Parts: sequence; structure tokens; C-alpha cells
Amino acid sequence: MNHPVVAILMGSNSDYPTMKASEQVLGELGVGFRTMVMSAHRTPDRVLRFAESARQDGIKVIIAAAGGAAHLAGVVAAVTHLPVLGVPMMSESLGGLDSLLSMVQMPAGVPVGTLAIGAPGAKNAALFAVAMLALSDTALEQRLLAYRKKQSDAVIETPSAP
Ligand code: RP5
Repeated sequence: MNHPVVAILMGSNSDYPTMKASEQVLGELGVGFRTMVMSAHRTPDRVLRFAESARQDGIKVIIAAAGGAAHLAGVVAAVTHLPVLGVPMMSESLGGLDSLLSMVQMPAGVPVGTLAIGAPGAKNAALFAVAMLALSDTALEQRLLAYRKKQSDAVIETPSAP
């Protein structure tokens, strides 16, 4: 397993089925990652300990998933200058709109790059992380280009009846 350079954080175990999409992409593209559950309101000490040492632990990009009053990504971004990508989770009461607005509306000065709600956001957060890492890793850039080509090739130009 490669040394983890991406940290996938989530506020609850209940977010994990969605966040497996991030793990899948990073695994397929050969990027080392660590997945951890930590909550900004239930385990704030754990969040602070992680964020304070992430850079020296070799982490380069952080993906943070949370739902509801989703402050995990913002709290992590407040503590570290590493890029933080937020994935808003679907929520029962508001369909993820609460999570989305909590993440995307960061006040100026401390950014959280917020992706789409749910699994599409989880997948794209990983691809975004790969795109950033690929800027200084030509082998990874080649794998990303191959991934994109495969995706394009899979688009059927002429639809046929099912
Ligand atoms: C957030 O609250 C988590 O990220 C999760 O999306 C949501 C619900 O958590 P559980 O009640 O399922 O633990 O902190």
C-alpha cells in the first residue's frame, strides 16, 4: 500500500457507504489514503489532533464528508492550510441541502472546495484530489489521463434498444 497522501474523513460511520466511492477511485488510481471517522461536535479533540499533524504526517489533500450542520470540513480547514474538499452527505430531513449549504458557504479566507451531494461528490472529490496530486507526479498524471480516456470510450455514441 502506498504511503497515505489523501485523508478521507467522515463525521459518522453512517457516511461510510457513500464515501467508499472516494476509496474506490483512489485505490484504482494507485493513490495511498487513510480513512477515519471523526466528528467536529462529538470528537472535536480528535479532529484537532488530526488537523494539526496532517501536514507532517505526509497528508497532501483532505476529503471531509459530513451531513446536517456539516462543519467538519470547515473546522479542519480552519486548522490546516492543506487543501480540504468537502462532500455533503444526504440527510433525511432536507435531502442534503443542509449539508451542502453548511459546507459551501464558508466565509472568505478559509476555503472548503465543496463537491456535489452524496456519491457523485465522493467520487469527484477523489478525482479532484488526484488532479491536484498529478500536477507534481507524472506517473499519476498518466494514470489519470488513461482513466479519463476509458471513461470517454465508455460513452456509447449510438444508443441501441435495451
Ligand atoms: C454528521 O451527522 C455525520 O457526518 C452524518 O452524516 C450525520 C448523521 O450522523 P449519525 O447520526 O448517523 O451518526 O455528523
